[in-house]
Amino acid sequence: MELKVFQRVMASNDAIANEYRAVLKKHNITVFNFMSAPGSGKTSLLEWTINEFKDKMRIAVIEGDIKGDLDAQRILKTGVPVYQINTDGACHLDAFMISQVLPKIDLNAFDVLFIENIGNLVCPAEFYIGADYNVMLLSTPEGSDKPTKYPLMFSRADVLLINKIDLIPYVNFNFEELTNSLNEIKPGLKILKISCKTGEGLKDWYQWLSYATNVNLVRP
Ligand SMILES: Nc1nc2c(ncn2[C@@H]2O[C@H](COP(=O)(O)OP(=O)(O)O)[C@@H](O)[C@H]2O)c(=O)[nH]1
Ligand SMILES: [Mg+2]
Repeated sequence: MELKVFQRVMASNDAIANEYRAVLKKHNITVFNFMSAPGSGKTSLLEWTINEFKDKMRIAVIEGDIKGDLDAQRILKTGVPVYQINTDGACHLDAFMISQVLPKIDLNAFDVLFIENIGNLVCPAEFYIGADYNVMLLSTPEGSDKPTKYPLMFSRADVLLINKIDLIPYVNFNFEELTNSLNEIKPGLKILKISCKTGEGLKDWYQWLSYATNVNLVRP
């Protein structure tokens, strides 16, 4: 019984996501869904990325938070528009929530939509929100065992950013353990090492993002 209800919820979620995804495609908007545990660096990465790309492409951001708009306030300082979703307790964004926000966005005015999901390594992976790419962050203090413990989340990633590499001297982060487990969960997953404190490694991320957005084609 419970399984059937769950399947119905998911089917309706996916139908909503596919519907607005088709509209976003028509407008040539590429959508990125940023997922990680709380504090891994999603908002920090968005700040760096927006500052790098805001003159090359038109960016809008949806900020998902359980409560408040602290992250949205940070993003607003970069000068791009931000649309806040407060889930009021729910641990993930779903397609219905996104569909409620999209009518507020002029889809002719943007090339790229960044969505910061709720900080959580479990629920966001279960809900398809129509993104073109799932960008996952894992920060070094969280530990290299996380793919083994939360395989679904890592299996959904299109690129994995290992953030806070500046902290490696102080934490136990074992890249061999990480790559061994990812070889089982998602063979071939692109892994980039970055620091949103020092900026190390971000060039490789920008290159990946340029490729993913075809930014050179969008705005020469
Ligand atoms: N040392 C270090 N701190 C970082 C790095 N990236 C983010 N932080 C800090 O980690 C905390 C959480 O970052 P935030 O971007 O808010 O994470 P979010 O919850 O995933 O959006 C903040 O205090 C950031 O300044 C990093 O690469 N190195
Ligand atoms: Mg954040």
